[in-house]
Amino acid sequence: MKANTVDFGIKDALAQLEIRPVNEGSSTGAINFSNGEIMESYSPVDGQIISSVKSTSRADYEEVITVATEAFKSWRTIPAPQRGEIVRQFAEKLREKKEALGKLVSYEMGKSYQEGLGEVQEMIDICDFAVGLSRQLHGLTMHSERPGHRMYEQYHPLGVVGIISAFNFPVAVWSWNAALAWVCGDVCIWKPSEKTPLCGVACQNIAAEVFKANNLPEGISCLVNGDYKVGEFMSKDTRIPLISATGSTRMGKIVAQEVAARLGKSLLELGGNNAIIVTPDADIKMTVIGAVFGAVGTAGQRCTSTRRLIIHESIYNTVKEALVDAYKQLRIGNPLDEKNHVGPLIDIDAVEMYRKALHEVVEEGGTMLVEGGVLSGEGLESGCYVKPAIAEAKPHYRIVQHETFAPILYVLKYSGGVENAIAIQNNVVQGLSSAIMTNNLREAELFLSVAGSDCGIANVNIGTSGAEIGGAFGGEKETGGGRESGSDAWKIYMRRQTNTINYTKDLPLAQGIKFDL
Ligand code: UN1
Repeated sequence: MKANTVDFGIKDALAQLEIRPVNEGSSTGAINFSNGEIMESYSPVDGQIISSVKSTSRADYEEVITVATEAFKSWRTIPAPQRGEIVRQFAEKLREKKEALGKLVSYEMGKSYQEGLGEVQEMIDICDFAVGLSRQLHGLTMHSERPGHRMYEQYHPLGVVGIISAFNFPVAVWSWNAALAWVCGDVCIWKPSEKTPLCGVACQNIAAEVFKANNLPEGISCLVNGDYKVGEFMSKDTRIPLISATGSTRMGKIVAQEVAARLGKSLLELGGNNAIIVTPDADIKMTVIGAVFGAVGTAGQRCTSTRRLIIHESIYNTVKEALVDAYKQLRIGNPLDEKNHVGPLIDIDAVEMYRKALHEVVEEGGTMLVEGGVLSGEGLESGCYVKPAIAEAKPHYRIVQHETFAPILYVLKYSGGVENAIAIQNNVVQGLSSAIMTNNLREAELFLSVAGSDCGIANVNIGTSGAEIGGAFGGEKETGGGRESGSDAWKIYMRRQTNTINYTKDLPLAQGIKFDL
């Protein structure tokens, strides 16, 4: 490891998180039985190998599922508020290790240290939410049509929940699922992205410590590692009633079909193509801050990243100039160095996709407003650092319709009323996040109305990214339809049971049917 990264405290962080030279890839904490191939984790920050993990073989996987299934039998009988207490302790550990974990997220994934800390904060927030929820897994009571009968519904845990997560939020997305699933009484098997396996190991170590301290089976939280093949073990496995998968639409379509083929449940959080509409009544200063953070935050690798800016022609030039000016202030470099705003892309393949997209937008007739390019030089040797770019484009361009996980912002012009901008915003296959910048109540309300945005998230006067955990998170159309995190997203982790109890000596049938013997 290079001196400059050690200086940012990486070595200490790895030690605190118990990241060893080779980490067991399939593990339920104390139980290590991985025999699979070694997978190395490279940092996009400096191109160095951080450490390695063993991938999960089919035989390992069978052991993991057995341990998880066994753990479920006891975990489900623990009262939900007591399960909440375990999640509370997990959140306490996260608070203790926030800096170390935030640093590992930044170093292994490449997002800024501030965003790494934000991601761990998001984990803490969902745990706090889950603790409260553990006393609120409410069902309804209904009035029976029959005398002396009582009806109600209750929620029971599902069993083993499979979590497949992406590299861009290598720890938070797991926790959105795991914290809720745990209070619901489920156990989890997590396959983190093969690009960020050490974040998985670090979280697993923290969770295992909590379960162990409470004499609970460590199979409540299981980790498996590997590529799509391990994901396939999970999505085809009838012993896993729910698969929660975050990633590309391509991956989601495969997972959805495999899970549906066995009539399992899936929760999908897939691609976005998020737009901000900027109307003549927008506050330009706020618009620029929102758009720039949305487009370049996490180097444009959030599923909520702002990819399209739909600007009214009357303010088009003003917004354009303000944006170009703001981009001049951006500092790109080592994300652990807090003076930088933008870190590297995840790997060289991502850089290639960025390059192709820039080429394609120009080919299709677009004009570069802020030129892109791959950076080189001291501290940039990984080859993953790219310049955030802005292109003037048209809504129908193929590349504008497509989600490229990179800091490329397409600016699009609209004329006439806000309904024209809404039509452009909705005219893509994805439906995750959307926003409008306006101080005009009519425009804002129309955007939020049934004739407005068709996305799972629709914001007024804030950007498309940075959702809080309290709301349900997810989107429509090719985003997959799933909802994670807050509100009543917990219900997908449970099975609903309707109960009818007769406390009379008669047996009347519903719908007044007579059946006398
Ligand atoms: C993702 O990119 O998969 O709303 C999740 C946000 C974050 C989560 C993004 N809270 O930008």
